[in-house]
Order: sequence, then structure tokens, then C-alpha cells
Amino acid sequence: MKMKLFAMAALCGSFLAAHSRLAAQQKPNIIIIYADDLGYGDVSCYGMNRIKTPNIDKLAKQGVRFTNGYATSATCTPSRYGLLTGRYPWRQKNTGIAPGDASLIIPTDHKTMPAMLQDAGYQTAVIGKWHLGIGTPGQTIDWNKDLKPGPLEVGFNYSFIMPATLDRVPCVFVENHNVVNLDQNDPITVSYSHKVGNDPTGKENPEKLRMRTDPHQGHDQTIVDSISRIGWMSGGNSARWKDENIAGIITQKAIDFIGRNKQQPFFIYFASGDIHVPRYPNSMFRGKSGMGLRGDAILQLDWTVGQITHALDSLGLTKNTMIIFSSDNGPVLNDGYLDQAVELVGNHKPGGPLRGGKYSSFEAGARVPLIVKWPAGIKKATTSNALIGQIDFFASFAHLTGQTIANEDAPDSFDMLNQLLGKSMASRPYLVTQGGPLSILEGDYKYITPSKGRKVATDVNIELGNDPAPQLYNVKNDAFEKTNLAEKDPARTKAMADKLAEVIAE
Ligand code: NG6
Ligand code: CA
Repeated sequence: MKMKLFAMAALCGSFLAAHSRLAAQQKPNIIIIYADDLGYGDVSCYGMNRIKTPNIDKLAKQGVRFTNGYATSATCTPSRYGLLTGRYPWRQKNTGIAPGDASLIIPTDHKTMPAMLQDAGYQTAVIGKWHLGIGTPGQTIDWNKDLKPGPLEVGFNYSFIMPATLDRVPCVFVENHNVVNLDQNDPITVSYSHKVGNDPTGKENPEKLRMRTDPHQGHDQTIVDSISRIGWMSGGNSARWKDENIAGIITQKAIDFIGRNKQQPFFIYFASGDIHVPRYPNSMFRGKSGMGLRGDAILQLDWTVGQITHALDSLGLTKNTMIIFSSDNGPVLNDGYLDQAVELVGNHKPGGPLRGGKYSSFEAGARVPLIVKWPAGIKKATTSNALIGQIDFFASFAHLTGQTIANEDAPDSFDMLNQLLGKSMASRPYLVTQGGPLSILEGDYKYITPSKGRKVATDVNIELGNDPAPQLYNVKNDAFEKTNLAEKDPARTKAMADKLAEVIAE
């Protein structure tokens, strides 16, 4: 009798488990495919006509394509921080471009977007470029030991990352808490202050390089895979990546994760290394774009999108998977390596109709491609001009998955779910973006805070949008920000400056 009851209870339990799995299954899978340094005009569905990006275009043909979608900032680390925390990065110190040995900059005492999705029953993964630091602040990171805190401590169940940027040492993959393929007899040493070990450097041995560096920008330290990097490393030889294999490896990791989790809702923050420098895509793409390695890397990025969508198709997951495609900041041609991006760009405009680029307060700095596709939830393809930020994904996904957000978490994230699904075209009331100085967008206007910074970053040849005087642009009629309206419209200028000050003080 006892046995029977036990068996009944077990049966009941497994029925309940199956039932809740079924209920949970209603929630869509979410995949963010995040490009690196891809400009507003760098894909064909945003006007690029030198090469085609059919897989990215296909997302737009079946989903919502935003014309006013913004990264949080005009560089990588702060944009990623904003996306994952729902908090403006400039509210916290040390959220600028992270050095390769930075400690974890995401606080572990606030809920992140992936942790919120874990509460909603999701399995979560980060695959690709991290660039948000690893380890405890104040402690030197030992790459041969357990690497934490990192992604697993801020809401991810699985992580397979390039720790910083592709141009920074150590050039190794980290899976969960450990460097992949590390031979303990060949330990890794990393330094950002002085040379370590005897590996050749770009400065001393330029003849060993497959790609020359820009003498004005550095990147001439330890050589890994015939490309010199920022920072010095020694050891870890069996763990070092080959640049041409990175896209293939991380794409396969994403496909494996999808396969392992096909029975339950999952979230993947897939952060491609393309099209950041050093650009050295696979031989399948090298020489194929006619625009040099930067164009070839765009083809590789598009291939990645195709591989992931194909994997979803073959597992029958396409219908209930939301794919979001975007970029962390705007475009740059020469970001330290002489890879012919400048010489071969021709009439292509990486920022499309926008002024500036990566690092800039002008529009090309943070306005980026943003596409959302979810067949079960978005029935009609649309172009949306709603003002929206990546910082809004947090609150929007909370709405989508039925989670509430505590007051102190995600303070800057607005629920824009209806806009993401194309059901509303209403703009966010305002949005703060960050080049050097902060800007605020409201209605058709943008205000840029006065700044004494240099006007042009000559090394990368980008207008930074700095001006000692206040700047006001009508970004709807004057997307290229030609006419500063601040003097003509002092009332609006003041109102927007006041609004920005209010948001900063919140
Ligand atoms: C800059 C690097 C640039 C790139 C960037 C980070 C120099 C002179 N330039 O400091 O090459 O690595 O940082 O790019 O070191 S990001 O997309 O990750 O923000
Ligand atoms: Ca970037």
C-alpha cells in the first residue's frame, strides 16, 4: 500500500512536472545576436548596397525593423552593461572600455536581465564577446585558476566567452569558470603594464605579422596567431585561438546550447566578435566582399545569423523563438589595424545617413540596426520609427515572461514590449545616449551636452560631436546633424538640458 501511494505520488509529480514544462514552454525562447562595431548602414536592409546580408535581411522581412533603435553608448563595455542591467552605465564608475584584465564591473547584488529570465524558468547562456571584466575588484586575476565572479555569477547558466575584445590578451576562450584547452604545465601570464615572457611582439618583430598595425594606435604588443594585440601574454599556447575559427566555434556552441535546451525556454546572449578589429574572418569569406576584411567580416556575421536560424528551423523552434539582432556601437574603419577597410570602403557609408561613428556623440555612435523577429508573436512585418533603446530589453522581457522588477533593479529600463512586437509605434518619452558627453533624445530633437573634448579623433578619423557650446538638432529632419538649433531655440535647449540633469540626478 505504501509502495502504491509512493508510486502514485511519483506519477502525480511527474505529471505536474510535465505540465509545468508545457506551461513554461509557452514562453518564447529569446536570442539576442549582438554584432560588434556594426554601423547603422552596414547591412543591406538598412541601405548597404555594396554587399548583401540576406540572412539578416530575412529577419527584417519577417519582423520589426527599427529606424530609431539605440545602443546605450558609442563603445562596447557601457553598451553591454546597459543591455544586461537595465541601468545607465554612467551611473557607475569604471564602465568605460574595459582593459583586458578588468575585474567584473556588473554588480552582483542587483538582478540582471538574464537572472530575471532564470526566475522566469529560462536556461540562460552568454556565448561570444564578454568585455565586462572577470574577477573580484582589487584582486589580480589568475587565468590558470577558477575565473570568478563572471557571467555565471550574474545570471548565466552557461558561458563560453572571449573575455575582452579580440585585440586584447589573453586570446583564449573561457568556458564557465575555466580557460578552454589550458595545459597546466604552460600557465598563462598576462600584463598590461610590461612585457612578460619571450613571445615576439608586433613592435619588435613586425615581419611576423599577417596584418600591419597603425603606428599611432598601438596594438603592437604580444603576437597571437600572427596578429599583435594590446597587452602582453605568455604561456597558454594550447589554449590560444585562431582568429579565423572564432565565428565557427562560437556559432557551434550556440547551436549545441539550443539543442541541449530545446525542451524548455532558453535565452542566449550571442555576442559575435564581428566586425571588431582585428578582422580576420574564415577563408570562406576572405576576399569575398570586395571591400577588404571589414566587408568580409560582415559576410561572416550574416553567415552566423543564417547558421543559428537554420538550427532553429531544423529543431522546429523557429515559430516560438524571438531573435533580436543589433550592434553595440557604431562603425569605425581604422581601429588600429591597417586591414584596408579605409582604402576599399569606396562609396559605402557604414553609418548610413548619420554623422560620426564609434566613440561619437553624433547619431552614428549609438543609433544602430535593431531588428526583432518572432513568428508566434509578430504577425506582420513592419518598419517602426519608435524611439527605443537596448536598455529597454530588460523591462520588456520581464513583461513578456510575467516577471516583476524590484524598484532598485533596472531603473532605466522602460517596458517597450508592444513596440518590440510592432503593436505600438509610440516612442520612449526620452532616451539618454553616451558618446563622450551625454546626449538626450526627446521627440524629434537631440541635445548634446557641451564638452571641451577634441572635435575629431584623428587616429580613427571620426567626428566626436564635442563642442564647447550646447548643441540641439532636429534628428528627424536633419539626421546628419548639420544645423545646430541651440541659439535659435534656447527654450527647448534649456528644457532638454534640464531634463537630462533630472535623469542624471535620479
Ligand atoms: C580602443 C582601442 C580600439 C578598440 C576599442 C574598444 C586603442 C588605440 N584603441 O581603446 O582598438 O579596442 O578600444 O572597442 O587602443 S570596443 O568596441 O570594444 O569598445
Ligand atoms: Ca564595439
